[in-house]
Amino acid sequence: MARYAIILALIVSAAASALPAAREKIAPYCNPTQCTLPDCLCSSLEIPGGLTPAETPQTVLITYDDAVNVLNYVNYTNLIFNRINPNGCNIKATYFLSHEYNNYTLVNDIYNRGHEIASHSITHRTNQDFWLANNVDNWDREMADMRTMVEYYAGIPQSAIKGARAPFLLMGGDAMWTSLSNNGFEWDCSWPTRNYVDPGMWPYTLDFLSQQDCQIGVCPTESYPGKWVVPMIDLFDASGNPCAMVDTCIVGDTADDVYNLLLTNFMKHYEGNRSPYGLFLHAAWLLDTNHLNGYRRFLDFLTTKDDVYLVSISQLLDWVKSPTPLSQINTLASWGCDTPITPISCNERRCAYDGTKTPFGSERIMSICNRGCPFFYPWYDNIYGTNPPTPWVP
Ligand SMILES: *[C@@H]1O[C@H](CO)[C@@H](O)[C@H](O)[C@H]1NC(C)=O
Ligand SMILES: CC(=O)N[C@H]1CO[C@H](CO)[C@@H](O)[C@@H]1O
Ligand SMILES: [Zn+2]
Repeated sequence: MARYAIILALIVSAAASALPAAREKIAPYCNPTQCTLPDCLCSSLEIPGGLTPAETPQTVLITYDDAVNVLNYVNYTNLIFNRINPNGCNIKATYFLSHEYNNYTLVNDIYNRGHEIASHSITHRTNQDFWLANNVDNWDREMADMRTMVEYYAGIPQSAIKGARAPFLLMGGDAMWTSLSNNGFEWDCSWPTRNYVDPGMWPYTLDFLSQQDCQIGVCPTESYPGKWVVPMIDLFDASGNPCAMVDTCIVGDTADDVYNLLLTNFMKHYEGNRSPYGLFLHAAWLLDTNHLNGYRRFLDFLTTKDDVYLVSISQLLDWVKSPTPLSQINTLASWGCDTPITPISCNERRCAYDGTKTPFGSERIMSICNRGCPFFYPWYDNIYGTNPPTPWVP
């Protein structure tokens, strides 16, 4: 009888923890005296560490979303692989990867060059309900499993994959943050702000309730100690419309228009509170020659400034945790030239799948490192490609 009661209690508690209703703890408001660096920071418009703008390096975050493949890789190569920051070290970008058409051999190379790799889901499915479903397991299967795939197929250690971005910026509220937190992710960059642009909102942790405006998806209300939000500070296009990603801004027809859009928005940060400036886009946007030329000119402009640093998101957070004035920037180890990345060798293998071996009914080719080809095309809930595909409904 006693044994039965214990088993029953276990079943009841397991069921309770799976129910959304069991998670209704609203985090308290943030009190800066209880929330101190390096592990805690309230959402705020103040420069961390109380630095003045003149002492603060202006960081620029270059990020690229979705698959890396031979089509967009050449553009990355030309645009960012040979640029340096004012301290003489290579600039770094952050790549948010999804699986379909992703070339893991190229991802391996990008990692070896010191850029940051982050998770952007396996399927990038268009069904919004899936992302907003308040289901932790959905996020485990998409975000954490994508990280597992990058380790398995590109050789990149999971410990180096620290961040995430939700597809379509459809943040999944507490379900998403619970999943990211349970799986040891350290930060997310999916949360746009329109209200805290000038001055911009700095990155902060979710120990306490966020003051950030909630524009897309569902925003978290529970506490996730030590987990960082990197706000996506909206840009505004020439007609005053906000855009969280550069490629959703409406720009004119010329490279000048693109350059001016990027410059005007940058100046709000640079001449304001020096909050990080995000150049968030999909590489496909650069297939347009005017976009590419305007963007390149803007990068050229940035690299003439001795107080502007193009850093990966984890490098930015290293600075925020330990706010270092420009005059001492050489003491910030992770911004230095010899950040210890151990290159991972890649013995390329090309894996070809006809339509019967993919969930799409059409062919896919996948390049991977250092192992044999999975029998079926790897996909959601089948990341090692061991099971025959079931038809995919996006
Ligand atoms: C992936 O990239 C490698 C390295 O550039 C290239 O050799 C290979 O053909 C690419 N694979 C696919 C499927 O495009
Ligand atoms: C592979 C490659 O170079 N991709 C594109 C880079 O951007 C230019 C625009 O000038 C395109 O023409 C390329 O197709
Ligand atoms: Zn995407």
